[in-house]
Amino acid sequence: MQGKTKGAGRRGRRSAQHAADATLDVGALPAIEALEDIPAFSDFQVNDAQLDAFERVRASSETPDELKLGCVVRLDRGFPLVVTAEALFRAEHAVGFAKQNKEKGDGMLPAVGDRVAVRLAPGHDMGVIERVLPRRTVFERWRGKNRGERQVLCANVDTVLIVQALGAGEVLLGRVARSLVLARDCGAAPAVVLTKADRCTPDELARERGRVRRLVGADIPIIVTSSALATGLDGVRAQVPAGTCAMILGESGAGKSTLLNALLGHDALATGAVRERDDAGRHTTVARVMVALPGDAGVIADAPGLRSLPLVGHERGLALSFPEVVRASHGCRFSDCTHTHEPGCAVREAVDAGEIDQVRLDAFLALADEMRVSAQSLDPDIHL
Ligand SMILES: Nc1nc2c(ncn2[C@@H]2O[C@H](COP(=O)(O)OP(=O)(O)O)[C@@H](O)[C@H]2O)c(=O)[nH]1
Ligand SMILES: [Mg+2]
Ligand SMILES: [Zn+2]
Repeated sequence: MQGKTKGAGRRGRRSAQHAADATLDVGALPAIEALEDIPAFSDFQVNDAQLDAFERVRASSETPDELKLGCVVRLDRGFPLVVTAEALFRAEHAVGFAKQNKEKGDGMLPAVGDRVAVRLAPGHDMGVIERVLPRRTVFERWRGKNRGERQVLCANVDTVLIVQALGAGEVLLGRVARSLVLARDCGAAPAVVLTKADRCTPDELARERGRVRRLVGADIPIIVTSSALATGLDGVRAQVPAGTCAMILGESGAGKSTLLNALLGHDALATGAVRERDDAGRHTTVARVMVALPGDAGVIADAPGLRSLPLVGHERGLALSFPEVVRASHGCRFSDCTHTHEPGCAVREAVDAGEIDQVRLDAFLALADEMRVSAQSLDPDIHL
C-alpha cells in the first residue's frame, strides 16, 4: 500500500498549500468551543513504534518541551484539529513538512486518527504538526483515473463499519465485498451494518441478511440497525470497545450520520441532503470528524459519502477476504488460471463440490478482474 505513486509529491505540495490558505481563513472554520463529542487524548492508544518515533523527534528538537504527542481528531477543509493530554487546538503543518515527507508519499500528510508530534508554543493557540508518527493501520482510497493518487481516510483504524441501507432494493453485494477487501487490506476488522431496518419487512430483512451472510462468510459480524426505532445500537457499540477506533464507511444517504447521532444520544452531526458547495462555491463537505461514544466505548470516524472506491493493488486484502479461494487456487493446473474456463481448475471444482460458495467466487473474480485492469492502466510495473 505504501508503493510509489506518481502524483504523490505534487499532491503533497498542493495539500500543504491548502492548509496554508486555510490559515488565512481560520475564521470560517467551526469554533472549537462549539464542537461536541470530540475524543479526549486518553481515548487513543499510542503504540511503542509511535512513542519511539515521538522521542526521536523530541531528541532532535531545539524546543523539546513544546513538543507534545497528539491525535488528529478532525479535518476541516484539510485543516487538522489536534487533541493532546492538555489541550485541543487547530494546527498547521510545519514549514517544509510536505518536502520532508515527500519521499514517503502523499500518505504522510496528517489524516484523521493520526498520532502526531505537535508543537504548541507558549501563548499560541495554533499548533504546528512536526511529524506524523508511524501508522499502525491506514485506510486509503485511490482516486483520479490515471494519476494514482491516494487519499488517507483514516489512520490507526481498528474496525471498519461497512454501512448499507435496507429498504431501497437489494443490498449491493459488490459494494460490500469491495469495502471488505479495503478493510482487510489495511489490517482493520470489518463489520457490516445494515441500517434503516424499519424500511423493510421481516421477510426482506431475513433475505438481505442471508445474502450478505453468504457473501461475507461466517466470521464477520452483521448488525441490523434502525436509527428511527433505536434498535441494533448496542450491537454497533459492541464493535467499538474503549481504546479502539472504528471508521464508518458507506455511500451518501446510507444513514451513517443518523446512526452516529443515535449512538451519541443527540444530533451532533448533520444528516440528510448534504450540500456540495457553500455560497462562495467552496467545498463544505470535506470535514472528517471523529466522535467519542458515551460511556465505556471507543471512537468513531465519520466521513462524507464516497461515490467510488477503486481497488488498486489490494491483493493482500483480497486474499484475506477470500482465503478459501486462494487456497484452492494453488491446486489449479495453470498458475495464471482465471478460474472461469480453464481445464483443471481446482477453484471451480471446489465450487462444484460445495466447498466454495458461488456468491463468494463471483465477488472474488469481479474484484480480482478490476484490480488487474486498474493495475495495467495505472502503472505498467505492477503485476497481479
Ligand atoms: N427510515 C429510516 N430513515 C433513516 C434511518 N437512518 C437514516 N435515515 C434517513 O436517511 C437519510 C440519510 O441519512 P444520513 O444519516 O444523513 O446518511 P449519511 O449520508 O450516510 O450520513 C436521512 O434522511 C435520514 O433521516 C433509519 O434508521 N430509518
Ligand atoms: Mg453523513
Ligand atoms: Zn482455477
